[in-house]
Amino acid sequence: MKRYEMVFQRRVDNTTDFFRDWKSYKEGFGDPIRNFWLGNDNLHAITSQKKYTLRVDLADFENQTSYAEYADFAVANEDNKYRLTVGSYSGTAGDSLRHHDDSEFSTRDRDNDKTSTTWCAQSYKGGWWYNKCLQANLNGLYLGGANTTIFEGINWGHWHGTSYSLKMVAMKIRPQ
Ligand SMILES: [Ca+2]
Repeated sequence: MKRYEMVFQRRVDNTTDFFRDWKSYKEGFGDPIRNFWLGNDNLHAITSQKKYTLRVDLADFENQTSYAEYADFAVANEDNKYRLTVGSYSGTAGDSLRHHDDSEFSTRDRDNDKTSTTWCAQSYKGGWWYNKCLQANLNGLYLGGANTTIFEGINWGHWHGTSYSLKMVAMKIRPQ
């Protein structure tokens, strides 16, 4: 039986700006069949109903693919700054989201990360669960492959490192 799966984030090209403010990430933005973020209020509403597994699908410009799955994915409410929870990892991409577990969401206009010396969202050009600061940046800039930045692109540190912006990524959930 095919199990229900819902995509809540996708990046396929550079036509949608992801370097947005708190309100945009709260409400969601983009085009549901191309590049979009479903919205943090929606993510909280869904993941507070039952247990979900997160699946992250990644592709590079040589058309290689990899994935990461996390049990017990949840996003807290706005009062708790949409704090991320991820449980046990499996997959082929490496465990780059572990660093972000228990971190709050930050944007270009809200600094909720865990370092007082850096505004991670401004430095790394996205809205994300920055810690001090990151090993993954799936809402970063669409820089189209190898680039000269450190983690400003769509990066997954354990797969292609800090200076390679991935071709396609998608974040999905399914009930456990
Ligand atoms: Ca900070």
